[in-house]
Amino acid sequence: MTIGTRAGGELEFEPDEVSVPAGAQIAVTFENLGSLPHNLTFGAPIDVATAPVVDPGGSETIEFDAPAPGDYTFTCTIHPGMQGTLTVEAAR
Ligand SMILES: [Cu+2]
Repeated sequence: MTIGTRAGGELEFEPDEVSVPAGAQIAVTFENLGSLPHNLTFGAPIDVATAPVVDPGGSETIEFDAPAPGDYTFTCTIHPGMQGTLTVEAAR
């Protein structure tokens, strides 16, 4: 899965809502398409993040196992309010 940022100076992830199945091994490639440095950080219980600063034009892949079903926020720690939601869907 790829999560980028909006081009330009806007402080938004694109997409800012993604979903994955429970139990999946997740690889997220973060692509900074904007003109400012950003990062992609998952707090507990995922606790996985890119480098604190991913420069414009840079990308980085992070991997983790999907946690229990629910919604998990990811953020850019450089820009308060820049966030998105990872939804882990229950198996059917
Ligand atoms: Cu940012």
